[in-house]
Amino acid sequence: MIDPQRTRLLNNRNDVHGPVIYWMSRDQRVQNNWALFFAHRKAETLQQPLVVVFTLAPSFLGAPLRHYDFMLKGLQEVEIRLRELNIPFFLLQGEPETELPGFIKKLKAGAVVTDFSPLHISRTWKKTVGNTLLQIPLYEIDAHNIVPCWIASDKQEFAARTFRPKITTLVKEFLTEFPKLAPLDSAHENIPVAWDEIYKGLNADPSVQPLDWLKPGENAAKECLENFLSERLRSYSVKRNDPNTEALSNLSPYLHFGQISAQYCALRASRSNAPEADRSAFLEELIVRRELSDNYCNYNDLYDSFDGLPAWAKETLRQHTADKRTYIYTSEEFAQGRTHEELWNAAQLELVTTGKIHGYMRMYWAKKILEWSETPREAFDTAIALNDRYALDGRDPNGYTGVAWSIGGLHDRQWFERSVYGRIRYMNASGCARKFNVKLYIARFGREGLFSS
Ligand code: FAD
Ligand code: FO1
Repeated sequence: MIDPQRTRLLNNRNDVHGPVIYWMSRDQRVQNNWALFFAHRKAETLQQPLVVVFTLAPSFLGAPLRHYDFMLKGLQEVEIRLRELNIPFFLLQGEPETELPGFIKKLKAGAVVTDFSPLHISRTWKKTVGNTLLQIPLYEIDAHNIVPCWIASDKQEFAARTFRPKITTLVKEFLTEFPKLAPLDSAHENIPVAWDEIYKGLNADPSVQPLDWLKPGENAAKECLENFLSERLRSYSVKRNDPNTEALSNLSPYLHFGQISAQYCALRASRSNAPEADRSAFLEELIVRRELSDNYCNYNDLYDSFDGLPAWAKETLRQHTADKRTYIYTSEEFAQGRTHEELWNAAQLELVTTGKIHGYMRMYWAKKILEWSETPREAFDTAIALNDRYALDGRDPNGYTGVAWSIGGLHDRQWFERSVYGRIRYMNASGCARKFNVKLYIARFGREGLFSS
């Protein structure tokens, strides 16, 4: 059963006779997907066909080829898995506002179901599409969070410590097993997606190339999870801050594209036989920190802007804007990893070449952008732009929140006043050296290391 608190009706319409459409966007998977489950149930109850549609936007927040490639390969698997359930999959190229209304009309749909994302672009899409649906309902299901974002809290949370007690109580209610989806009887006409044509029609920037170390799709995501649970979870609490050890899950790209469900990961991790300290450290990141990011973006319209930062942080950074910076770099110099510091350059090159920076180094990376930019606002914009351009998990509430946390004190406390940072928490290379072997990290990802083999 789906908890009714997970669903919202975005317009005030009743179901009518006609096929049910699941407009898939953030949760690009067939298994363990509450939005698909809701649509499937509705189709069964109304005895109507179910159709899944994905609208492929020509330029989703400037995403380059790296991201489109990962996403499209995952969607090819979605099409195959849906076919096994007798559910046709359509891929429309263009903006949802222009493509969906005609599609819905042509199918004579009786109800439209979609998944939830707090990002502006998704909210605007839904508002515009919802306004065109004069006769049929548009349902939104939070299939991404374990606790639906609007249930977890009704306001922007101040910090993890204010959010944790709320979500921890609610997780007990929402961390349930997923029902299985049975194949449907009444299939709508099923026309295979012309993937070659879709690729030809892509307009994504090819200068950020696809990656081959992380295989996209639901199957690969599950393999990645199982591998983590059996090989690495037991060293997570001790080794997760060491970028030279493979202790992290690497699940963030899969979670970002919805190729795996966080709820499923949480269920699997909580049942693992890894020590309690490792399981709870991982669940803290996967549940509390991740869902706190959705909370920030959902309740703060300025989540991707310097203006959205806490008042104390903007004030302290303003007071220190005129402080002398020892080094100042342009966004292009940052992008190329050409600063004076090998450690920072190695982190940037890790990002460019692997599409990821180790979680610990991500914080350091962002803080140095603050220290070496002309203004804090410019630093904020540079960090968001680089993260979104190169990180395979970028363009995500976690990214906007991570940058706001590192550069703008979001969810953090005030520290001792110092130059440039003001009361924002400071980090330096000696701190990194106390935590891990900095030379080894530079040897792996620095210019010499990466380009010598
Ligand atoms: P694991 O440690 O294995 O964690 C498992 C999952 O928990 C992650 O996949 C993620 O969903 C969640 N998680 C872990 N750490 C955090 C965190 N600090 N905040 C919120 N959720 C977390 N995460 C992204 O998914 N996309 C981003 O674009 C992104 N940008 C960031 C930028 C900066 C400056 C900072 C400081 C953090 C950023 N993070 C981002 C958060 C975090 O660093 C990554 O989620 C993590 O490194 C992903 O690797 P993993 O899946 O191997 O992590
Ligand atoms: N969602 C869509 O519905 N259509 C797209 O064309 C699309 C492209 C895309 C490209 C890169 C990327 O990082 C995300 C993309 N997404 C797309 C959305 C994504 O799955 C999430 O909904 C948001 O990024 C929020 O997490």
